[in-house]
Amino acid sequence: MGVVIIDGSTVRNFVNDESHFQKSVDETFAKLDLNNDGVLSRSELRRGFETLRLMEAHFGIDVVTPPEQLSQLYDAIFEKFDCDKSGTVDREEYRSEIKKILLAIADGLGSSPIQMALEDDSNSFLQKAADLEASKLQQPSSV
Ligand SMILES: [Ca+2]
Repeated sequence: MGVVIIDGSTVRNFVNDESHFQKSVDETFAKLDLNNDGVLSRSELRRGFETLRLMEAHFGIDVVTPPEQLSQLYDAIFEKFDCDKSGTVDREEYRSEIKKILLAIADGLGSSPIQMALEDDSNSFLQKAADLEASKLQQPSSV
């Protein structure tokens, strides 16, 4: 468990750092694509959401949510990701939807920093965002 302090700009900078963001998203996509067919199925995406911790951050879901309600929610999320209704989520769909979600989180956070307890998990986008900011802060800024 690590505690990170993030605000809207932390998340926004991460999303706007094109190459870094794409690399991070592609990494998680590859991990979620369990059968390596290049697309995410309904169950692969659900598993992903459970490990990416986006639910807690964005949807405010907690552990007491009844399973059937949770399933409906995951279905709704899948429909959102599957823009072309092909029944699977491809890399482009995944990337653009993650981007929207993270920007929505950024808007929600605004400019007041909050402390978030994240499990030490390289899959977490918010962790990645915090890491990126930390790595930038460590670089001495030249005048
Ligand atoms: Ca797959």
